[in-house]
Amino acid sequence: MEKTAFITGVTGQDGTYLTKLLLQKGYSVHGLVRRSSQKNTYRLDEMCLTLKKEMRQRLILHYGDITDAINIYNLIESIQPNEIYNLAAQSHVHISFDTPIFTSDVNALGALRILEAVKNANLIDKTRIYQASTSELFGQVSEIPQCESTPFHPRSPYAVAKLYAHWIMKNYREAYHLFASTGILFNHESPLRTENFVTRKITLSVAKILSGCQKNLCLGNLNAKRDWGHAWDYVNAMWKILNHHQPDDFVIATGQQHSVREFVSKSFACLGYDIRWEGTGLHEIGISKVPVFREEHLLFNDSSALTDLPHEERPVVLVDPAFFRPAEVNTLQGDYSKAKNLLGWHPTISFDDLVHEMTLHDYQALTQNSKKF
Ligand code: NAP
Ligand code: G4F
Repeated sequence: MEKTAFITGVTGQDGTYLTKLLLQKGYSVHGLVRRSSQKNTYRLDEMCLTLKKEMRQRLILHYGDITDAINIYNLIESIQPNEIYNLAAQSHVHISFDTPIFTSDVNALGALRILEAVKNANLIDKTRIYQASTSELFGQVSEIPQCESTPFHPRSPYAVAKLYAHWIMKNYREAYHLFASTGILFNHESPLRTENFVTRKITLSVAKILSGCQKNLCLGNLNAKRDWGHAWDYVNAMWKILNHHQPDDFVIATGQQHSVREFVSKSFACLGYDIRWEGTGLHEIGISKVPVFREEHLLFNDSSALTDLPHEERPVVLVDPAFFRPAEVNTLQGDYSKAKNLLGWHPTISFDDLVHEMTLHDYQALTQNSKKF
């Protein structure tokens, strides 16, 4: 029988990939979309263009907001979903320091609103819930790598709110026998990543610098290390977690970590450019021999002609203290053994392939667009 899923955060990076996965698996997918003054479904719209009409017809969008308990109850009660994926969040760690109360309302109480709706709509025996937990829970890490039993030490309003959501899921599992699972997902990226997360900021900036649209890239902590995977692999893990025979908590990661500095070097290297790092701290710079553009190159940008342009060596990466956080998570590296053993999950897309895909996507989008004018 066809299953029905309800996704909050359907317009985000993960929501879009998860929608595609569930439609491919034959689900009817209901998604929660916030009202906004500008279109916020562009990722979903583009993804849907790649699907057959029959699949697109199984996607139904509803206006709503995770902060509106009545709206959430009414939707869940009428949809009667087999599976709920609670992905809605104010997901930017740095911005959570500026908006701690809003972030807590969405990220912490949002999860509780879902649980209460399922309980009060008498759906405990029917509906399984997936909660988007995060490696940010480990924060100031007490062991390397981090696994399900590693103690939590959140370092931001975002992570503290996510810790509440994580524990309220476990609490409702124990108290009401709700099928409520969590995925403690490490950073995962893709060409659909929002532009103010560091990976996408880097790949977009590299593309712009190498097509003459931007002078340099300003970043914060270049030493931060993350365990970066691909979002497509990670939404597959979400589905496996919810289709396991019992509710549980799983770390989803690649087991490898890289610094922000390495990500920058790798992204430039994807387009054939080396970076030389000089200086330390706020005075560190990344230098490269990059093309010098004149107006005619900008108008008729041709990626294949990059090497024919005159080149100059100059700083292309700078450090800007505005991008440092009040409290930083310096290092994250996950141990996904439990997911591998119990779910048969493992990452399939390497770090190199991830950086390559994101960089080429942004470079090609930019150079193809500029050719049109
Ligand atoms: P994202 O791209 O920022 O998407 C967040 C989604 O939440 C968007 O659809 C957003 O809607 C929606 N949203 C925000 N506030 C809402 C509200 N008040 N009511 C309803 N919807 C709301 O995030 P993502 O990278 O896909 O991540 C998905 C989830 O996994 C998030 O909960 C995130 O915290 C968590 N997570 C992500 C990672 C990662 O590395 N990506 C790792 C661990 C955990 P708009 O489009 O209207 O803004
Ligand atoms: O890309 P980021 O903003 O991701 P962050 O903070 O690790 O959070 C992401 O992953 C979490 C999972 O661990 C999710 F829960 C969360 O929702 C989100 O998806 O920053 C990564 C690192 C940080 O250490 C940051 O300080 O990059 C460093 N960084 C250096 N310069 C920068 C910048 N981050 C951003 N966003 N912008 C910079 O210019």
